[in-house]
Amino acid sequence: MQRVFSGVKPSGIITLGNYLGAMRNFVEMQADYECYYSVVDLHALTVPQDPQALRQQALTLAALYLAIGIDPQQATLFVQSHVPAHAELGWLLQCSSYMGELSRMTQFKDKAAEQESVTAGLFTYPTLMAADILLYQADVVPVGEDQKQHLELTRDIAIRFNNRFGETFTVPEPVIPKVGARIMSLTDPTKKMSKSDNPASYISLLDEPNVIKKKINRAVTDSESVVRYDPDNKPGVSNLLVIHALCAGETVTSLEDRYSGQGYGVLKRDTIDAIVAVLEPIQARYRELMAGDGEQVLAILRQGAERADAVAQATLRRVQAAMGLILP
Ligand code: ATP
Ligand code: LTN
Repeated sequence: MQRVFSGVKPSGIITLGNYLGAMRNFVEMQADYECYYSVVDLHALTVPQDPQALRQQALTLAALYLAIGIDPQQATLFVQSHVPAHAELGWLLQCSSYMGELSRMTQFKDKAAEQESVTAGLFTYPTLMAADILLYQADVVPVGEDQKQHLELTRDIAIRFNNRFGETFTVPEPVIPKVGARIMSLTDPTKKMSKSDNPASYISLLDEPNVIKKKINRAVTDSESVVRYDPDNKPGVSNLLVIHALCAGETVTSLEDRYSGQGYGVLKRDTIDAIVAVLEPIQARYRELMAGDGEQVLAILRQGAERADAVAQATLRRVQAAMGLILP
């Protein structure tokens, strides 16, 4: 069976962008692939986090993975920091990648521009992401469009390593959805929706129906009042059409037909209903899972870490030997 790896940062509560762009695919792939899904907490540390909030967000993220339908019998769900091989291979790959290639990463440039001071971890972050993927010899990696460049770097690192030290890593392929790979911010539809942005800019998976209603009603559109999919000239309306289509299981074209000649009010009303219909059952499962301090979630994570550790250790040993380290 081919292997899948993907990760989500516990840097806030996951958004509709994370779900529609990546995590829905995680659920779909679990029956056909051997899947490893991670709460990548070490990645969240690249920008300042409040320790108490980070702990809570990591547990919430794990519960949401389960609430959207990740089945721990089928997929391995774990916390990145519970498997030490991630940090270890991350170091080894830092020593196999170059300042030049890391300097070209657009996510680094964007995030660095937002920070007062930039950590070394934010800069070397893509090597840790490469370690995440390569440890499991993943064939495919489901991600949103913003991670394409990091996946290309991961492939370059793997190919270079294999050429220099002998066949060690599987070279992974990204899986990026045709529609929904870049859900945009509700307050600035030229930027991607992001969980570490201002709450008005995103729908969180735990937003209550009245909050969803408020946020969508305030979502930035344009003054034309024509419902048409045109991401360059009408990014706000196009974003609502994509969100609505994905939540309702319809195509953007069929929605364009239905809403042509109607104002944005009707489109927004129905978009709200479509989002609420998707999120309500997820939220109900989330509440069940978190009853009793989330002990059942922690038990699943402990089991997941054990399974992940065995696979990760085997790869790490091969890498250490290939690079000339004496094995203990
Ligand atoms: P942060 O705001 O802290 O940078 P994020 O939500 O942008 O977080 P992750 O949690 O690391 O980023 O993303 C998890 C997955 O969700 C990745 O595969 C990423 O490509 C995808 N993703 C993130 N934002 C969007 C979006 N707006 N549209 C589609 N996919 C997205
Ligand atoms: N870099 C990603 C999160 C991430 C990831 C991974 C995604 C860390 N490790 C491994 C896929 C595979 C992000 O910022 N969205």
